[in-house]
Amino acid sequence: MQDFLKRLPKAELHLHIEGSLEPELMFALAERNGIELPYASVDEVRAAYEFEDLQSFLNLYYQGMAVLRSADDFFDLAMDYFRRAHAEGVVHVEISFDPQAHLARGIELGVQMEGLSRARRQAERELDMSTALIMSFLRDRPADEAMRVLEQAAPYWEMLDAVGLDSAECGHPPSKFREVFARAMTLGIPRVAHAGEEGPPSYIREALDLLDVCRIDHGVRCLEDSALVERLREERIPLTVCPLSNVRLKVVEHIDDHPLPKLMDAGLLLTLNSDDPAYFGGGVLANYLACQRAFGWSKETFAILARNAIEVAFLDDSRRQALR
Ligand code: ES4
Ligand code: ZN
Repeated sequence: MQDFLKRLPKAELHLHIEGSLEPELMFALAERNGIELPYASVDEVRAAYEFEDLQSFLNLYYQGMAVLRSADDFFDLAMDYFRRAHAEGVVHVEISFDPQAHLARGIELGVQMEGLSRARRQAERELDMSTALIMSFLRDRPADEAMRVLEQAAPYWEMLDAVGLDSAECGHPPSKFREVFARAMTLGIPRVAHAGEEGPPSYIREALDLLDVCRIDHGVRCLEDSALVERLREERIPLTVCPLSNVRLKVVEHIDDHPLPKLMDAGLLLTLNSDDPAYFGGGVLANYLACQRAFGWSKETFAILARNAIEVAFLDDSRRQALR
């Protein structure tokens, strides 16, 4: 089964590239850039990854990414991840990045884009992977800042497969970003949003109704609203679920209590993803394996989950056909 899950051609649709920064690379980049880390060793970094909730994780996530300064740093970050994903049988990846988190540290958008784009080209060429890029807005920062970043990204609009919405969810409803997402829609840029991870089901509704998103990231709290579940099923709205993330951020107590089986019984269109693999105990394959252990799903079930991701990915028709 392990071998089957590894060989199964998988797509990853929910991955924060800054959350793929392994402690080893964090140290290497800190050294390269003359940055002092608040840790003595790689083991000490890993030991610090005990989270109480989303915010306690985000604090370390923003701290960790401070080692990213040059285009080469962004290249190394993404290439490191692409290689690991490739080794796990991932054939298509959609990477999200948080431009505002880097702009706030004085790292220009052009630097971020150059490094990430170069890594994407290399992965496509050398690893025969396809990739997509999602520019995410930080929902705990003002909407007008997100709007400025969207306009600032004009030279790169063509390279964006979607815009997204992430960071601290509670208290920052999708409605706060309706103008930003309306502008993205005018520009012809597809939209996704985190909703229903820590936030209530009403945030999922808002993301659909006000932001016109084509996918919901996480969405696990939809189960608290049966009419919403029915709508997600009817409209075939994909959820990018991240089981290990939900355990590590205490969205659920234990993997055995994860709502995935209920979501599946409800007939929802589900995909399995890693979110922040360096922080949450593994990549896509680790998430598939954790579900296998917890729920004992069949090969057919995993094949459907993998197929779902390929069907709803930002892919051109010929590549999608090749991956089917
Ligand atoms: C995130 Cl798990 C999660 N939720 C919301 N925003 C994020 N950014 C990076 N990881
Ligand atoms: Zn996420």
